Amino acid sequence: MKQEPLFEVNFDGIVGPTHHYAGLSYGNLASMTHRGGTANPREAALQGLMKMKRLSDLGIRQAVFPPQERPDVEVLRRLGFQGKESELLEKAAREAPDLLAACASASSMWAANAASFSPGVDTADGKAHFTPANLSSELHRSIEHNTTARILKAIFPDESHFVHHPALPSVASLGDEGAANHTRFCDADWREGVHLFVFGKRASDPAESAPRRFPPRQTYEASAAVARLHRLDAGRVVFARQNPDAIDRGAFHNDVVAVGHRNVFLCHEQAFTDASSVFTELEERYTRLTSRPLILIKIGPDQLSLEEAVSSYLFNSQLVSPPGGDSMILIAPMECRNVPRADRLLETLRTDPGNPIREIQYVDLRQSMENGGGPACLRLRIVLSETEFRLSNPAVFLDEGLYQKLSGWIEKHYRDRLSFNDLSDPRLLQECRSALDELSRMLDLGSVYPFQRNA
Ligand code: SUG
Repeated sequence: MKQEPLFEVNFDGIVGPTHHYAGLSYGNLASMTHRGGTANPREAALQGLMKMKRLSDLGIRQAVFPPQERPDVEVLRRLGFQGKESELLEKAAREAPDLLAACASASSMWAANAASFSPGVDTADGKAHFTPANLSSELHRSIEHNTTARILKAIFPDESHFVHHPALPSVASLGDEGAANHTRFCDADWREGVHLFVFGKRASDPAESAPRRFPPRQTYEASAAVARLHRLDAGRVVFARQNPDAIDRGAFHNDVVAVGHRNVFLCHEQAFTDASSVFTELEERYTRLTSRPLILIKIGPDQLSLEEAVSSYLFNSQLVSPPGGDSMILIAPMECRNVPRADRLLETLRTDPGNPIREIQYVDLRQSMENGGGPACLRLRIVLSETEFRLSNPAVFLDEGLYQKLSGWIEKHYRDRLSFNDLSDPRLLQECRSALDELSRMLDLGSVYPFQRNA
């Protein structure tokens, strides 16, 4: 029987209208450094959209993932703030500014953390599986998964092809950060995937050497649960533990020190504890499954230190394969240009015939980068067959028309300055709701937002 062709779609989070800098993520150096700064949500959203357009112009399939309703008034009520929305916001700003900032965060833009995904070609039941990440390590992120789950169902509604699991229970021992810690390797036809799940700690083994400075976010127990839920055969799964030292130097997610795409793995040598066994296991499984070698590009500290990896965000680049050939383009944050050894390393990679990377393109994502979110953080990768594609909501796939509409929508609804003092402004909440109401109609999502469901 002829197999259906498969392809990958990048779903990018649209930056929400409340994008601001509140230093909410301990262990994420960019977020900590920019705490209290003035953000430009309009520029942030346009920068993200430009990146999507760039990829789409290269012939890479691109889709959008909508932002969330913020400030999240329901969570503020659960935290004891009462009364009319305007009073409640004002009271939260006065009494618990950090809680208000958390409830107003636009962090759902980093779609790599929205969920884990496994394509039907890898799963025991032949269906595509989604598990929204509980993101339980940070309050501002832990409040994303309910809406994320509704959005995923609105995009992939067909139950005979798509399985939607609820997020894992929200406890520290099951901290799950989604696809930022999960990479699938496969051949150019997107079949036969090997899954790498990366975790920061084993909840069952608290004595294991832990990072000293910053907390690990993902547990082995969470990664194992996702692999089980997605019905992935043990022969195609590899688990690896983040190097505690890398976490201490600001690699809060694995995608800050490694990027994989198809048969290529570009990875810092110090990304994992016991890295050489991780690499061997990965290579063995990949070759057993595909009968081909994995192209492993290990970057040592003599080429780029962990500090330089974090400050340049080089490994948070996207590797993409434009149609019609085997060569790859690396979509890098422009910040790489400011770190001389990162710039040189990219040039070395581009000219090395031992790997398929033939071009480097730089993108300006400064607004997101200042909160620790580079090109790869903004996207969730979904592999679909033509049938699954036809069964998905067509309105979220980016074409010239949607690009134009989204540009106009951002210009119409977004502010160009936002700082902490604006978060309690009831007009900001109303602006966010009217923007999302219009967007959910544009993207044919139905009522995914609390304000639409409670109306
Ligand atoms: O979870 N930053 C996000 C950045 C997520 C990056 N994603 C990946 N690496 N895939 C985080 O730390 C900062 C928000 C603030 O400080 O206002 C924030 O949540």
